[in-house]
Amino acid sequence: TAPRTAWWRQGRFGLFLHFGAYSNLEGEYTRPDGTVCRNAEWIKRECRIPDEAYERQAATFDPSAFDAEAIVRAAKDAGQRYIVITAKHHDGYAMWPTKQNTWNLRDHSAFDPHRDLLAELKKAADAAGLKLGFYYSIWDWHDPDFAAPETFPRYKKRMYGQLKELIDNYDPALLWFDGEWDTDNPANHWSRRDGADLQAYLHALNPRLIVNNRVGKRELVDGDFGTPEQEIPAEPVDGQLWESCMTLNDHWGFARYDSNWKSPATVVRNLLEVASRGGNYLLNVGPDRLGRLPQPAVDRLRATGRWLDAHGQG
Ligand code: FUL
Repeated sequence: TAPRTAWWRQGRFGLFLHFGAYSNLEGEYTRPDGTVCRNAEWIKRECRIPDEAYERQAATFDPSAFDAEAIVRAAKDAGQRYIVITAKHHDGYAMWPTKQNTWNLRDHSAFDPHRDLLAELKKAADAAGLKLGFYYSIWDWHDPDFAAPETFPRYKKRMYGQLKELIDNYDPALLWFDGEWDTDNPANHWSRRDGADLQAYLHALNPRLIVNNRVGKRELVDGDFGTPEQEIPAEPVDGQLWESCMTLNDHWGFARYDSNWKSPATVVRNLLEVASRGGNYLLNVGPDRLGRLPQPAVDRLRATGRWLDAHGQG
């Protein structure tokens, strides 16, 4: 059989989607005093939004215009062969109906309770022959058990439960961890051992799963591939597989004030540079609060695909 990572290596070019409860704010939080604070997926923390206010806004989140087929088409048009979507970012909000808590799109939103975005995306990706992966943040700003060392094991148990749900219900080809680093929060004591245990657990559930290096401490032995962010490494990294993730504008999550889109020429140049050094290119777009890909992003993905087709790289 082909090596586990074969499809991924051949994939080269993927679509990253940052989509969560933060998307509902579209990058702007108006404080009670009327001043506006801007950020994207980090808005809860960077703008110091009180838990209650953040939960209140999340309750109005209604991504009714999320169109999995349109997203898959946009990725295909661009020449991308896989999609990675945030199942849970640092704010802890789950984009699927998890049974581990109610802080999720089914139980805490204004979204149609009969819809399941991850299931829709999985179905559309399968139909188009694209692979689907999930981003999952180990760091969690919402779960009360995350912060204290005594309660961390309880958090970990729920996290394992969520990951099992994702694997059992959506059969992802890849898991993209994040938030394993040492933060200013001393309770984020995710250890190498935790990383190794988690990886073993995941591979017991699905031996073919591809996992990025942020499952552990970003050492060469961690995961299957390195994850340089917003940069293209000058040298191939010691024989380890790698993937450059990059924003198409200046933010991962949707920010209504950000129109600093990379040109199609820049995207193509980055892709070729990454590919020439043996890496993958994971290009990010943040859907808006209704779940739509911004039109400037769709236009750029299409132009990138046209260039690749014209040059026989599609
Ligand atoms: C970072 C995160 O903190 C960002 O929000 C984003 O998800 C990026 C891909 O990884 O570490």
